[in-house]
Amino acid sequence: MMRVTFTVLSLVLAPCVLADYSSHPKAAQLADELAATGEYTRAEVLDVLRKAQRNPKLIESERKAPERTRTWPEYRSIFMDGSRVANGVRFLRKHYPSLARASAEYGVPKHVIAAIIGVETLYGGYTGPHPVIDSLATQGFDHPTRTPFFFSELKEYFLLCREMGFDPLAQKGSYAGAMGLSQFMPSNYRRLGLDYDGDGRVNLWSPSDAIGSVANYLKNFRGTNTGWRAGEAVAFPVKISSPPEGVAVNQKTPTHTWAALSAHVEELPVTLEATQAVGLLALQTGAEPEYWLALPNFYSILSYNPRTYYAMAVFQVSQAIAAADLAD
Ligand SMILES: [Ca+2]
Repeated sequence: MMRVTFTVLSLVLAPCVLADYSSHPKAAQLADELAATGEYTRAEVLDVLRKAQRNPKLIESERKAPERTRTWPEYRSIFMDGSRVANGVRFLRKHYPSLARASAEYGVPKHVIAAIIGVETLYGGYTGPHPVIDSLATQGFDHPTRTPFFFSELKEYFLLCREMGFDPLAQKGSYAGAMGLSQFMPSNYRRLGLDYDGDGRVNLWSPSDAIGSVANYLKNFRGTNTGWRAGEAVAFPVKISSPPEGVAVNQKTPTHTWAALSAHVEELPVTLEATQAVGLLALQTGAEPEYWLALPNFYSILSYNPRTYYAMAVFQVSQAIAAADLAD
């Protein structure tokens, strides 16, 4: 009995306790690349990797993220609950000065910034329990399809830790290695993170820093000309029987002009120029898809997480927060 239990336990624990990433074939490459920056010695990098834990469950979580597996009503119900909206109003009021400043500087509405932070981390209530080094080493070395992305983020993480004075073994985040209230990956933390509370450090676990950083991301992730457009709408529900010939749905950028779609859409509550860039969304409901016309600001939200359902959830949470704030 003892023997069986021990064997089973060994199998369960083996992936975590036996890994030593310093001996992984790609460890030498990472150590060389970081040594070339002058920020680390090879020995320092290998020492951190020796203490990193391989955790295949993180890869499983990444591959089973709800936006990959749910219908739109199922996905929507995860985020559009009363407490997320009510807590969004509370967040809006508590952090009003930072939100107002970010909105003025980047043109992104306060309730959109709040909704992103609400969807990402329940307004800071859940920023992720996984050591970032484990998430990024496991996926940077062993992810079946996305090692280049995660390997690059692992390298960025080492550089971020040097810049911020973080211990690489101490930071925690999501299964993907995203950190703070805004859940930035290391490269975005370095490139788009802002010190908004004035303490001289970019700390994305600080609500003010996260607020400024989210607005900066939505405006500047794809460059200032393609980021958030102040004063413009995000998306409208539309009635059409099926996508017009040649119109692809759920693209990552607004690939059509309004002229290509206008004849097929009834009762749009705004007037658009014929050359206006738009996209068509089709959300799976189980029966007929739900169609939406998306404007460039929808794609700014999509730059945060390239899943149509994610961006639509953020948008609808933002609208619900704004409505509840006005009504209260
Ligand atoms: Ca700060």
